[in-house]
Amino acid sequence: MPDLILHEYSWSGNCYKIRLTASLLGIKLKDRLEYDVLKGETRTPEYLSKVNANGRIPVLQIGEDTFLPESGAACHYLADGTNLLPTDRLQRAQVLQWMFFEQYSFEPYAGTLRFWLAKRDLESLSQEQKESIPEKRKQGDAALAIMNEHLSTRMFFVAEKLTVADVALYAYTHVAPEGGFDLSIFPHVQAWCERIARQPGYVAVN
Ligand SMILES: N[C@@H](CCC(=O)N[C@@H](CS)C(=O)NCC(=O)O)C(=O)O
Repeated sequence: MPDLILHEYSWSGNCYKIRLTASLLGIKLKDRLEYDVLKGETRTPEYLSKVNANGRIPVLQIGEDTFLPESGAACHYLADGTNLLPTDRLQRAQVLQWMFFEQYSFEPYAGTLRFWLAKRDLESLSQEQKESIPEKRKQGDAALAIMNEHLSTRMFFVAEKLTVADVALYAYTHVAPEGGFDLSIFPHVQAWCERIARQPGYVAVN
């Protein structure tokens, strides 16, 4: 594997997903470069032209010149060919199913509320942002209910074993209480979080 450098804001769950995937697989990152998103450090002309034209972290740098944005893509790159990504065609598609679910139906709600409530001062939010909090909470709870139901008969999301889909979903789920979510009403999700934290190679977000 070429040298890997993670361009990140280490508090972010999207960045943590990549560190957790690497750690579970025993893959060493050569370096981690920190950017303060609150100061716009991923929006500089240099960052936009060299690292990610979309102005966001995380980005996994592979070797000298290859920059791979999007946490799911980076996790998939690391997991390919390992026991975190099944070889069965349907199971691989199901891994993607849950990773896309995470990005579209969960992270925009749980991740955004965590950022607003734990990193920013409530008073610094715009009126529109403040008014959107109840709806974001409703959508986040709806996603957690779907996850809870799925996990009521399973140990992991796909194929009855730990996959990169679990890693992707875990990142923002286990810290959802920082965004005001009550995980005690989703006991299967809580049990799954505890299961993940017991995996060999597990690293905490901080
Ligand atoms: N879909 C992207 C989301 C990346 C993202 O939203 N990154 C946020 C931090 S979690 C960011 O860079 N925000 C800074 C900005 O937009 O300026 C992924 O999964 O990597």
